[in-house]
Amino acid sequence: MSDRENSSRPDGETPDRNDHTVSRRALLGGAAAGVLGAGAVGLAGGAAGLAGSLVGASPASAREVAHSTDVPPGKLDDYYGVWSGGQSGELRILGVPSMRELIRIPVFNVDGTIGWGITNESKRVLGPNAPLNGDTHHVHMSQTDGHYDGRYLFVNDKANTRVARVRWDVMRTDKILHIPNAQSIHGLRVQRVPKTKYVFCNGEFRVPHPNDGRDLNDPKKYFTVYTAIDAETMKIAWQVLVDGNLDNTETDYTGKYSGATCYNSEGGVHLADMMEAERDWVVFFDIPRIEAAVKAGQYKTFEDPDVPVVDGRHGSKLTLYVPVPKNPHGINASPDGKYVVANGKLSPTVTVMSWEKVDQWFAGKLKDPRDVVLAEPELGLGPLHTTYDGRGNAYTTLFIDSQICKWNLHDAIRAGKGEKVNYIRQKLDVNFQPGHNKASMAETRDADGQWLISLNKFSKDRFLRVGPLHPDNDQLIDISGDEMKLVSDNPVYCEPHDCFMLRRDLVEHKVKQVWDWGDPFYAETVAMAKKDGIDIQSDNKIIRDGNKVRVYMTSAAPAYGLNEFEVNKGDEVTVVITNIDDVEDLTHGFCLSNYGINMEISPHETSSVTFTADKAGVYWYYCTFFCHALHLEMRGRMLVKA
Ligand code: K7E
Ligand code: CUA
Ligand code: CA
Repeated sequence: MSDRENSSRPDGETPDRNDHTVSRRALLGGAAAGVLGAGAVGLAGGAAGLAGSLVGASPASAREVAHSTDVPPGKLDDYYGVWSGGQSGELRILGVPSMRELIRIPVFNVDGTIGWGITNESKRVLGPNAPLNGDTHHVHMSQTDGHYDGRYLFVNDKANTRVARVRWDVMRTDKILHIPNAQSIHGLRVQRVPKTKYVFCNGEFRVPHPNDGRDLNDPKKYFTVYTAIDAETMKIAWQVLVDGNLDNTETDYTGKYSGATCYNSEGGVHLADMMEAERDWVVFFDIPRIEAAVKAGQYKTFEDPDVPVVDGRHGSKLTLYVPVPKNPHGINASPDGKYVVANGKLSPTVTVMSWEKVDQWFAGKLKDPRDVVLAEPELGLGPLHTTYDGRGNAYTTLFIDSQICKWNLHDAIRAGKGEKVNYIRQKLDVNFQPGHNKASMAETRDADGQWLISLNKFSKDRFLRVGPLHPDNDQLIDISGDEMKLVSDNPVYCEPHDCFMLRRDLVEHKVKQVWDWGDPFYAETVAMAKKDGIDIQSDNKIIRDGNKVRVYMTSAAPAYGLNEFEVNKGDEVTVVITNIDDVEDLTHGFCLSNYGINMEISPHETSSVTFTADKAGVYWYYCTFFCHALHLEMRGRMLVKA
């Protein structure tokens, strides 16, 4: 029996995650035992996930299940890890605690494996003349009532002032938005409550607006804005003009407030200028008031006439500026919804603030902005980011000290009131120079205090030499007990800035293993086919339309629907391929030799690419994903007449 015959399901249904009768794993295993084995793995993994969430109250046995980093062959990880990719412009999905990289999601980058930046479908998302690089720092999942909801990921592009949305179900980027009135989008966060209506993002660099050559060297006229993006439409809802600049941002657990750090309150354009002040600030935003101001027409527009910009500079009722020391960087809300911590960077302190007091300040009950500050514990040198275990402890990266400082929030607040109490619990050396850190589930109400990742910028001598550019070192730390324990070193390609870990049992069922026919991601291509009278699931046809040629074909291992097609030199050719294999994991590729084209077509996906046949001759196209014993023979010819 051929793979192709094997792959057809009698009922013609799309296979799903729980139906292993047609899974490739089972096919390759070739026996019922394989099917059972796969099912058992799923169950065991689920149990481990459960045990993980109960560790606080459970005996050592549960603890061992959750805290073995050993994930044997065939077993699954308890957590998804979602990593930004830094200068690679992508996202990466890992399994935690094994730290195995599972997939990469191209976002702002060109990716030859799936043809991101090459296919028509990806170009529609990227937009015309899209830059070919990105710098992803902050990735967050949409939430509903403070819990991860498995709908979308959102990520910034610091390099080219963009924000992208990625669908969790297919792990594919589906929207990219350029942000006007700003340069360099850095901090990004989602509204948590009642659900992610807005995605907030920070314009980091101050420039003139419009930035068209005017006011070049007049920094007093530079400014930046805070942006709220509608998470569903991916259109900008509003912006807030602020004083200073914007670094990182954070949201509360009521949906009413967000805040951002500013390290350049000085408005400086040189390093020394930006370090002048002993205190910069955190700026808080009153979201309902801003919405009301926009509704009442109290706004201006700058580069984009459709984007309302309200004035949130000092004196505005829409914002609160809280002075904090010095060039603050990360800003992190505690999962109990009560506190928010700004990390001092050039100060050895972090500033603990109360969301409730922020609310009181906006209600006019507090006079001094500093009244929202509860404590300013001293932790060590170069505090950058803080995360939480859900048991009242905070973990702050100390960049200069190369340590994670574990400290207790309530004790720090007591110390802030003048009590003599030691709030520091432990300092753990990390290797080396940590930026972000993140505890499992820490950015939701479900913080579970199991694992901590320290994203270290330098690996120095921890790995084999690979030339002058070293990998980063993302260290996994067990925080389930009283003491932090370093568990593993994990080299990563530069430079993930941030990551988060979420329990597999919450979101794995939302991930599709096979595309839905007609998925919105490629719906426009299907609509084009329909206009041409093509049924993408069965037709193999060439449509000529002047010097435009559209080549429609199916792919089913080990053959394309067309063995050859003929065009004239100079034709604009669009090749549209639909993978009609029903088997999970049976992906095909389409690579056109010497034309710089490759794309991936997964089961029930339609991918297309458009190019000019500018070279006469015979050009073989071939499948790039090993799909069948006769995979090498899965090829055909494009004949280009001179
Ligand atoms: Cu600290 Cu871009 Cu979040 Cu880097 S940022 S570390
Ligand atoms: Cu299809 Cu290889
Ligand atoms: Ca400063």
